[in-house]
Amino acid sequence: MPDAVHVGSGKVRELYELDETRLLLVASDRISTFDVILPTEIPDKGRVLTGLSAFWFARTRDLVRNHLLALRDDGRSTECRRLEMLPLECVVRGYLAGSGWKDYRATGEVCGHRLPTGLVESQQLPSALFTPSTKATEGHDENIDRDRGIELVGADLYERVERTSLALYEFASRLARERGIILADTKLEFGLDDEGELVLGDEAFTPDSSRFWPADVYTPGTTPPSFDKQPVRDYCESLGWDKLPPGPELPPDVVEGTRARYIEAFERLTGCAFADYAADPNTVLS
Ligand code: PZK
Repeated sequence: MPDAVHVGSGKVRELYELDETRLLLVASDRISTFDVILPTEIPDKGRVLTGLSAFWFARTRDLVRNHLLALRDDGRSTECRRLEMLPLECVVRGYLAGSGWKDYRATGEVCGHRLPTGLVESQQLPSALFTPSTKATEGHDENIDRDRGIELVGADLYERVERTSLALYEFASRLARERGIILADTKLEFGLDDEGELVLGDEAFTPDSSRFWPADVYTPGTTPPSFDKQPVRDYCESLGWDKLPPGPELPPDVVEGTRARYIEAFERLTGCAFADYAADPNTVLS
């Protein structure tokens, strides 16, 4: 995209302006682990994530509008409607993992939601929780409670994004579970279109925006393996790397094993062969 105006960066994605109303979201093959981007790419990772996101946008259209306008032939870039993004990261947690587990162990609460005593790591929650955060300018997102969320977007919009986020999570986690994948938690981003309508933006229910666990080895009370990144994590742990940049290069067997897991997640969830997606990305929309 030599002449396109660059308007944003994610950790592994780039956003360009196409015109006043449309953006181009491009997913690279870069991978991060322990919050560090590694120097080695995972071939086809960007296409897998783009295809998965498009699949979920197509399947959830009746729950909420979304920003997807078109998938490009390369399979890694999508033309999107330009929105006024809300200053909220809409996190939904169905299981006790990551910072949610840490907070629960310390306080018995997760982001202002009091939970029953005696829950164990990675346990499914009695019901999914909406635990929004804000994009911190430096480093990590900052968890916020309901009152702060309402200050940021107003009570009416807050309740709309909460209800919509929970409905999307229930839909996607149920479908994923039927296909052997536990969707432990997820992060969604919404915006408003020029008519003030709520629209789902960014990526949706990809392994980069969600925790995917293999259902067949899931054991409450343990730390589940990551469906996609476990070979990378295990390799990095075996090196005794201090988890500070720069990250290590990955050997070919770790790259191949990780690529296979991304493709397996794609094929299980979408029911499409990845080769068919590569030949025509639009197969994932119908
Ligand atoms: C938008 N980001 C974050 C995400 C990046 C940057 N449809 C939209 N309309 C307006 N703004 C955005 C979107 C979307 N999606 C998203 N920043 C702006 C971001 C992914 C990759 F490079």
